[in-house]
Amino acid sequence: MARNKIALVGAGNIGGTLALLAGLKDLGDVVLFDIVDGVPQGKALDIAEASPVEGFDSVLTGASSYEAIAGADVVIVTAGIPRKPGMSRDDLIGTNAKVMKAVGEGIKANCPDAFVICITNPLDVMVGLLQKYSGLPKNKVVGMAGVLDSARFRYFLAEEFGVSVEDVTAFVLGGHGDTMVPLIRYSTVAGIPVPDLIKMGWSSQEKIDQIIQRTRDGGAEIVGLLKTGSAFYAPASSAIQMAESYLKDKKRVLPCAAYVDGQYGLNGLYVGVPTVLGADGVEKIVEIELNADEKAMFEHSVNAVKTLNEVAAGLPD
Ligand code: TXD
Repeated sequence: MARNKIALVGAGNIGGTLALLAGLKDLGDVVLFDIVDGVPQGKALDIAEASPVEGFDSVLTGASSYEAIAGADVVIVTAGIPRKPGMSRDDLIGTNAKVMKAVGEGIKANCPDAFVICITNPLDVMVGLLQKYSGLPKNKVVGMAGVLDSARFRYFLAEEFGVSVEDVTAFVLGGHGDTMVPLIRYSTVAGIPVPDLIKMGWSSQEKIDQIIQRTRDGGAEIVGLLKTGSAFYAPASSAIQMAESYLKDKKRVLPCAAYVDGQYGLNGLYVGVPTVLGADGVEKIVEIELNADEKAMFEHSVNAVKTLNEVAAGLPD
């Protein structure tokens, strides 16, 4: 049986880390693609040279032409530019929207049966454009943000409670970052919801509120420390978990930017919701009942996504 093929469009910080993780986890052969010639080839060779030490047999190649992604089973897209000082969000949308057009067309022509994970920001808008330009079924195109946001939330909660990160689960909804909606009544330590842990004296509401804010600002905290770029290790781990659930048909329940049509009273947009990811891509959207506070936070988040979608819709094609 042939190995799976994973195409990484964008060979920057996240792309390179994705390639290394795909190798370490034996997920399949990897093609790194970038418009900057030499970088994808150099990173692929560097990681291939680690393979004898690490003991994986994936074939890693780098390319600057879209034919190289032909027949990919999974495509993870990080291509684009990150925000620089002095740039407006509209500038970022304009540039990255053009990138999504090129990437979407490249996917359509070369690997229309792939499962596509978008990482490029602003995530909820870019994933919608990628689906539009690739023409792939909506269940086969998703965005990565919720796994990262909930991983950050889990990490901070584990630190606060003094327990293993493995025993902390977190449930998040909504757009990426600032407007993320953490559902603390569905976030647990070994099944015990956070509000109960507060009652048990393990933490206080104030402390949990601070953790929620730190999670929402998680990306900015890393940018502030790195100064020259944004987070890449945890984003790459998060996307690999999604790819693995698809390739191995694990049916993990993971929060993704998925196309919502009917659920949560929404029609026809990409936004962060819990999903079941398996061999059919997004196999189910998990719809839970929200209380009034949660509903208000979710609406705020959805409105932020809609506003950016309108900006994107007004761009020249
Ligand atoms: O949670 C999330 N979704 C995110 C998103 C978390 C962290 C970072 N997030 C976003 O991912 C970030 O704002 C960026 O939009 C992407 C990629 O982040 P990365 O840190 O990997 O950025 P780099 O290092 O600048 O890499 C981007 C690469 C770079 O090598 C460019 O040459 C390439 O993209 N690029 C392209 N490749 C192919 N095709 C085109 N058109 C193209 N344009 C740029």
